[in-house]
Amino acid sequence: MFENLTNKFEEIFSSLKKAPSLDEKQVDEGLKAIRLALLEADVSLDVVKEFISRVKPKALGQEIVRSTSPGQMVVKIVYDELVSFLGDTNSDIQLNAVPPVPIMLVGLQGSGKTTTTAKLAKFLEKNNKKKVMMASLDVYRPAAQEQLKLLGEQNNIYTLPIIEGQLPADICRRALSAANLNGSEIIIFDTAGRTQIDLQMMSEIKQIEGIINPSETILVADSLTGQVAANVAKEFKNTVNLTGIVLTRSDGDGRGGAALSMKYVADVPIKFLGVGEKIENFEIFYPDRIANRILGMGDIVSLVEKAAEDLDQENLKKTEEKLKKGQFSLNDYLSQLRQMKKMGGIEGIMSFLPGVSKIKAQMDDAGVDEKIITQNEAVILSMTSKERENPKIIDGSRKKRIANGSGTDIATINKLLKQFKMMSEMMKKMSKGNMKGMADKGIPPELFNQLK
Ligand SMILES: Nc1nc2c(ncn2[C@@H]2O[C@H](COP(=O)(O)OP(=O)(O)OP(=O)(O)O)[C@@H](O)[C@H]2O)c(=O)[nH]1
Ligand SMILES: [Mg+2]
Repeated sequence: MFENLTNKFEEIFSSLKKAPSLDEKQVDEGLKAIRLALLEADVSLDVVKEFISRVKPKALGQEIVRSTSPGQMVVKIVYDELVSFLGDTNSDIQLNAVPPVPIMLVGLQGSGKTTTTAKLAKFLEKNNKKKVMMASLDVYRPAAQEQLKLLGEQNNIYTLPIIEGQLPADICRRALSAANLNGSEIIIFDTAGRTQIDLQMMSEIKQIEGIINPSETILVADSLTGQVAANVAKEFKNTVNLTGIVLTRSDGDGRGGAALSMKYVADVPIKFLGVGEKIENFEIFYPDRIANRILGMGDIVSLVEKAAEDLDQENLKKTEEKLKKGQFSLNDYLSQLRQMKKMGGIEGIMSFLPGVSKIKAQMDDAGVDEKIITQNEAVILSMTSKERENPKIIDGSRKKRIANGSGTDIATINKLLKQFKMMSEMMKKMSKGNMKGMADKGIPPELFNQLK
């Protein structure tokens, strides 16, 4: 499934990923290629439009431009949107009802309902350890009921005995009482194939729904029909309370348009994929895994983490540049404090740096903790931008104003200014290559004493 799309995406991303930076034109071209790839995959036009409109602003956002690996960030954005279009989380079969729990399968002729009835029965017996009964309500196609009976015999699943000439409504009632008698916990009803324009057949499933009150009504749809499958789901939804989709023949579908269109067009979750004719060719539908497959990626989690790391490093690099030029201001200090907070406070940030256990121990002893970060943040926010750029101008009356604004006192302001001065000095030393010495020996006492 999705082979074509995967190949296209691989092509598009391989050039994006390599680019050291991305401008608007490159992102635009990438998006155009993605748009085309989705349309060729038979994804509905509405879905394609919506998809691109969600990805575009994010892909052109500030974070991407500043990132050291913009291509990977774009991949991540596309991945997130794919997951969202595929349905976010996988949806279990709802079995939380008084047994026998009725499940009804509906769909167009030849979509794979009977095969799926047996697959689902086997799946629930094996994975949910439930006793399942199958019942065919297809009294129209010759030998349809026998087909299900045969599948039951071959796979050791109980099938409601056939009574020639009985109508669907009566078969339903007989199945319910038989399940009560033989202790079946789930009944899966296989229905006759019908089209949404066949009003008589559509009103029949409505009647069946009324009799059995299904816990799940699942549309079995052929993924080879692409976006049509999603439109069919939308139509069936108008008649019955559709709760999920099984996409069959996804083994032969190289495009994946049905899967990508379904959630947006019909707003029904895909629960399983049929991936072959055999009973075991049946898979739970996991949107995130499918998105991984589409993008031809391995471990997305590590990729995401890497991207986040890159962002922080970008920030650190900028600070370092400023330090070297002696331009470190209270604004930079503020952004450092915020970054520290984001990364889990001093504890967090220290654990990222190699060889700083000594400094960390000193900090712990001095009680430098999260509370101070928050307090310092409040103090800096109470300063004017001039004061932040040039702390030297902060005189007595300014200190008073800042203390009032941040709900602290003048002693706190003094302490912060001292810390800031010390920090700038310390960082200057570090950037001059004294990092190693400091990591081994700790912060020199003359500096450290000022910290307290
Ligand atoms: N390759 C493949 N074939 C499938 C899959 N699911 C069903 N089929 C095949 O599709 C054909 C039709 O399947 P059925 O289960 O009889 O379809 P149906 O919806 O019950 O058909 P009607 O009752 O006539 O409406 C059979 O040959 C199945 O083996 C699948 O996931 N992959
Ligand atoms: Mg059938």
